Amino acid sequence: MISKIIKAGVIFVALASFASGRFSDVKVTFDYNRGSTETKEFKFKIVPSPVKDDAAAKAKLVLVDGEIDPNGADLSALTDGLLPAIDDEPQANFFFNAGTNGGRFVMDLSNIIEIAQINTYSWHSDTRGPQLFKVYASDGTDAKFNGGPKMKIDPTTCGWKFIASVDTRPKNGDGGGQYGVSITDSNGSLGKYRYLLFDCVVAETSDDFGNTFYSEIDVVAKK
Ligand SMILES: [Ca+2]
Repeated sequence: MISKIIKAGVIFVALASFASGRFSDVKVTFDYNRGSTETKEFKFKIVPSPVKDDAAAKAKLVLVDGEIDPNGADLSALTDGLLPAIDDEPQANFFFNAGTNGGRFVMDLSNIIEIAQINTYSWHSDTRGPQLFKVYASDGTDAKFNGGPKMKIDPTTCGWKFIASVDTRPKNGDGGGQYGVSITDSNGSLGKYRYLLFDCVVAETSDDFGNTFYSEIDVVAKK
């Protein structure tokens, strides 16, 4: 059973940095539901459940690279506050096209805000459950800022800061289940940003259907 192998994990991903003179450590926490805990409420042991009125609720989402799967929802599914009711509901999830390696999209929060958490949620009955992506952030003020860097461009060369790398793939099994990921920082703030860039990679390539079913992304502003 996969549920015996991974229940929750904390992965320290970023090198220590000294943002504003304070020790800072980005932390990726993930939770996993399988079986009776896989419900439309997305309740997890550690990771908060999705909320409707987060800072991403009115964000503008733009596809930067890759193809959207026409069998699924468009990018707006990521911030509509709605969740799939079952473990295979294409219309309630965003996913990159079958047979492709993933892609990139940008979330524009409209203003620079101080971000406390970036939370991502996915759900699928088998290999499209696990999440595999990197997230970058920018305030958009760098003279070299490129608001839509294609996959061949390293975002850190054009005004983006690397925030975290997320990989919830299990060592064994097909990975089916419900995933909640929370990206936070030990000092309570990931930084002040307007734009988030999600660089999503196909999580499995043994067939054409390995792009993650992303159900929702929440951005929680620091209070
Ligand atoms: Ca949604």
